[in-house]
Amino acid sequence: DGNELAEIADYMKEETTTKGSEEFHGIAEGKNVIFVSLESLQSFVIDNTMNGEEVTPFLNSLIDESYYFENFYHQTEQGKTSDSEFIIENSLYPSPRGAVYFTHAQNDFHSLPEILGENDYYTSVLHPNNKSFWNRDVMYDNIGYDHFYDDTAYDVTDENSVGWGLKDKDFFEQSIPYLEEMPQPYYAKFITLTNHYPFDLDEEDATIDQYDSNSNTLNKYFQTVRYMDEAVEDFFDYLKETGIYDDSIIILMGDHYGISDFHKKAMKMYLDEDEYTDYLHVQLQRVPFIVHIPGQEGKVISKIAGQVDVKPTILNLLGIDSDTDLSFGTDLFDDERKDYVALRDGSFITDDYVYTKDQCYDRETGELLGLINTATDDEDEAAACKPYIEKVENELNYSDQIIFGDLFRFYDFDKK
Ligand code: GP9
Ligand code: MN
Repeated sequence: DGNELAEIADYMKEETTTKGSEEFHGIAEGKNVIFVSLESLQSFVIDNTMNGEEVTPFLNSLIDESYYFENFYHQTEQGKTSDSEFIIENSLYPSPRGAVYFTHAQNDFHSLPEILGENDYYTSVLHPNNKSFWNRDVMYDNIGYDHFYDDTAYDVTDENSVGWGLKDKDFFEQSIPYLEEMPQPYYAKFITLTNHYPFDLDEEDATIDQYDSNSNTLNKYFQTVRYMDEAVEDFFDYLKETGIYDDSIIILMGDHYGISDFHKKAMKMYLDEDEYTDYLHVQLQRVPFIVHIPGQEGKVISKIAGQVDVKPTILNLLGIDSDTDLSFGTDLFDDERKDYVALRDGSFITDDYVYTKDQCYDRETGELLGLINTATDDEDEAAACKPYIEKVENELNYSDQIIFGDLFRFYDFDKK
């Protein structure tokens, strides 16, 4: 029954679902939304160099004229790209195991494409892979996308493919005609592919050197990141040439990490760190989140943020009330925001602290303040993290209950 839902819905209404910033409410009303999910892009390459060369020159320049959230964390688990999609579409947490896209694709959700559809948006996904990968065709249909431009919508040949499929530059180029014919206003989600493990690239597409470390993976990563950066630059050129740019806002986000903990030694070397601590691991879960609104200068925003915040942020920018929704995230342009970001494994980040694996760290300095659940002298210091531990567990648990129990089928989102 819906009894568990009543408690959870009350919690979400009280604690995590907000009205959003008044200043930003509706500033992109009626505009197209072009959302670009950037495969495996982590924040550590942004504004950084490798062998003296900028890794992401285009994104760096784009950030100068965008809102850039430098402390934005991915919250994905085993469902990888599909988890990141699930989180931004629903402002719920992904499953602790497996992928919601597979395990609960038939649930009742109150997803972004459905809400946008009700507000006269045409919604689609563009991604040149088999439609059933991650069970996307089933999930997309359920949550209300009007169309999925899958691999069959693209001319994919040996020449224009590498690694997982169509190269990003060809992907964007071939997508432009689709954008031109789309009914406006539209929400179009692009998912890139080339910067995916094992980061293969044709020699002629490599414009910077490989890194030199014991990790072949990290060494190649810089080249595919740079390739993706160039592909996004081309995409912006197309958008400007066709005039689409002027009627759109463009949002770019890294989906999840690309370099796992297997590459500690090489990462330590690249980042010039003495030790690869659990603190560093958490900080490396930051992915870029960029909101580009043509004509606005933007700025770098340092407050902590996460993928659950994307849905309410988009709704508020478009002038769609987000307080009739049930979300675990809050509008990123609102000053009245939740003061923590929960990762799926129970780790979390607050303004002051980073908590992971029973350790409470100072967020700014990375200093280990103390251990939880251990009778040590520094327990008092670590106590600062304590109140959040239960909060975060509770919230993740609520999200799981919604998904595992398909609880939204009992909720009337239309009631005023
Ligand atoms: C596949 C692409 C990559 O279509 O989105 O998925 P991932 O392995 O990153 O979850
Ligand atoms: Mn991915």
